[in-house]
Amino acid sequence: MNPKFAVIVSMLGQYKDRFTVYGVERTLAERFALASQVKDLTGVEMVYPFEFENMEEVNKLLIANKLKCSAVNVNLKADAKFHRGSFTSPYPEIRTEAIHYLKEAMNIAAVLGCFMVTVCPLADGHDYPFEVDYRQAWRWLREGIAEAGHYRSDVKISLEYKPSETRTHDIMNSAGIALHLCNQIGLPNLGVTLDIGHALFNGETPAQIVSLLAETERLFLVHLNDNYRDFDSDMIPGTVNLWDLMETLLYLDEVGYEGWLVSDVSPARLDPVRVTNMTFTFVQTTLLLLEKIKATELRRLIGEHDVLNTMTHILKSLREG
Ligand SMILES: [Mn+2]
Repeated sequence: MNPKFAVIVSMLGQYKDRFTVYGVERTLAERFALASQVKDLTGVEMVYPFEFENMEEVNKLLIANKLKCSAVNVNLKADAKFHRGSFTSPYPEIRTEAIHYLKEAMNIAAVLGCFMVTVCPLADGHDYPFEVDYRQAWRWLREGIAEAGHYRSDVKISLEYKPSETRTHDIMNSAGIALHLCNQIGLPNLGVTLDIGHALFNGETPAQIVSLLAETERLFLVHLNDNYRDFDSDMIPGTVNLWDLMETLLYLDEVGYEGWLVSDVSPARLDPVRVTNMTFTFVQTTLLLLEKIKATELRRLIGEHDVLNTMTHILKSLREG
């Protein structure tokens, strides 16, 4: 596997949680300057609308830093108008605006040549029982995504699911539901962003999700991060769940994934460049470990259905090389 690495460039700026603000505010140019210091980085995922206010500057920064835009990440949660939902807002004008955001982001993705948008509709869902008409909300979500999908077939829309946040329950809360949405609409330019941390936090096995999505050609994008399966902590991948990362990379290779591996890691208290370097070092080292384990032999053993033999092979290979 020859990984293509990108970073969500907003992660190189300031970060706020419920308690404090980490890091300093940085202009887009300053965030690009940090990105250019990351080893093996060739792409940046950029957030619409905030990072596209000046397209001329965006183009200049991409060229000057020899970076490609890997995908346009549509933000439908930060602006106060989306607090009660974007595609599923009770207000028709807000639903229209959410679809408009998605279409505009698709146009930008085409201009920049990545032909991919990723969208995580985190304001869509519910907090309380009896708050939302779930049937209506699902129809609105489906209609909104379908309208954008039909708008231009040359741009892929990758749907990023997440179990919760900003809502206590997000509407697109699992790989299965995201895939169901793609299949219900039935357009080939609809797919799914596997955020490994969201999958772990949701009790899923990321390698299984890779297989499931790839089987129907819906695996469009992968976000790298890690957590303790209890919160979306956006930690360096492999630091907590190294075996999951290893199995995920094995299956990404197996299905022939050629898309971006995107650092969606929050540096929080740590240095953003060092954290992003460590993110890719973890992936590269895990790929080397897989080589040590001899992936072909590992796959053969998986096919033999004796997990104790498989474990023996893995441990022996790691001990002896
Ligand atoms: Mn993500």
